[in-house]
Amino acid sequence: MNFNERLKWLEEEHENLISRKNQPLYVNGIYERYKYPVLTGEHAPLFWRYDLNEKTNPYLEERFGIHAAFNSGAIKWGDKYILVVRVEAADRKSFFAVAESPNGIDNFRFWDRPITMPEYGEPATNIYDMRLTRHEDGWIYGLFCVERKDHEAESDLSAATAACGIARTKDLKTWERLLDLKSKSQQRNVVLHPEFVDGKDAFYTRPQDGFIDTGKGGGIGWALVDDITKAVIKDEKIISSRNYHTITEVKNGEGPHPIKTAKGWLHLAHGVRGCASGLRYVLYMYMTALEDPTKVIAAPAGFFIAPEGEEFIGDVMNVTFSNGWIADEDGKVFIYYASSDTRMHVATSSVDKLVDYCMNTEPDGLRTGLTVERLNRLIDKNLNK
Ligand code: M1P
Repeated sequence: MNFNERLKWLEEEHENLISRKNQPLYVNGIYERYKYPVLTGEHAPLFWRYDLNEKTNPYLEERFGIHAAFNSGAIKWGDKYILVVRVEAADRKSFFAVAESPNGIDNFRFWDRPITMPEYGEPATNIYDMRLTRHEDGWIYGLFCVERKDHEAESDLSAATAACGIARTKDLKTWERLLDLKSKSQQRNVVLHPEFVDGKDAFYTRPQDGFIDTGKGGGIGWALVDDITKAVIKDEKIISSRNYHTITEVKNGEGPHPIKTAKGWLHLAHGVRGCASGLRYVLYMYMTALEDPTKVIAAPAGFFIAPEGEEFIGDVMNVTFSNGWIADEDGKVFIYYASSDTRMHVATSSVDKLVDYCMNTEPDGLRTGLTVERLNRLIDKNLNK
């Protein structure tokens, strides 16, 4: 193929991928999964990846590798479904970029340029996993993990620190960077609640002893902050704890900010457990009271979404992770989740179905005997009708 033939072929393949119609797969009555991922590294525009000038790139070689597109924040923007995507380049660095779709399930297209996130303090080695919150104060906030080298452990090349970066915007293009969240521990998976609570900004936190290890950090925390422009965490209360022999044994973390419903706040989170093949990341749900977002009122047992089929495979195997969902005005919910730190998927449901799932799925009894009792209650109900 000469330059022009190859360019035409690349353009056609790219357009076919982006405009491919997605197909729902009806599964468990709670949500529909979809046949195709909604976004991959290959969705990145060709003009991000190739020098398109024949004189300077006669073989039309890729000049900038986009390796993956995953862990995306999500927000409705007019009538568009927007993802603020963690794009990972071939050099392992992540950055944020916006992709939009007219229907939320396919045809996601990246905006022309990635987000240029202003730095705060020591420039970050990596940034990732933005949670978007359209806050009642009028700003759209993006909270994300900021990774820097741990200078206290210079002899360990992989030693790093995790902190919560905070930025805000009105147009998703220009971002004002605020001070990183100050906390006694390292933090990842920090999320801003959309409403003031007792006149303060409310944060879901995930205290952790080290960069990877949550150690004494007991689970998903909650903290009120006086001033988001210089946010400091003083008191942290654990609201969704880790437990022995559950899906959250090793760690957990809040997903996107909870959805407000008539029955309470609907939460999506991830839980991590260890097994012979490494860490397994699954998604779970819980609900908290409207009048007290820290009071758990429903906690269905086990996972809500776990990797299936090709989702198992990727850069970090056996991972489902979500930091974005969109609830439409008609009650339809688009749950955006990534598989194996590689690509983005969507599952669709509704507020009513998700509330029903949370309220009518019994909690984990934490031992096998109680799991069998729970199963027998359902069997009795069905066989004695
Ligand atoms: O590799 C799986 C996930 O690991 C981290 O999540 P957590 O802090 O809960 O362990 C994050 O790096 C996340 O981006 C990644 O998907």
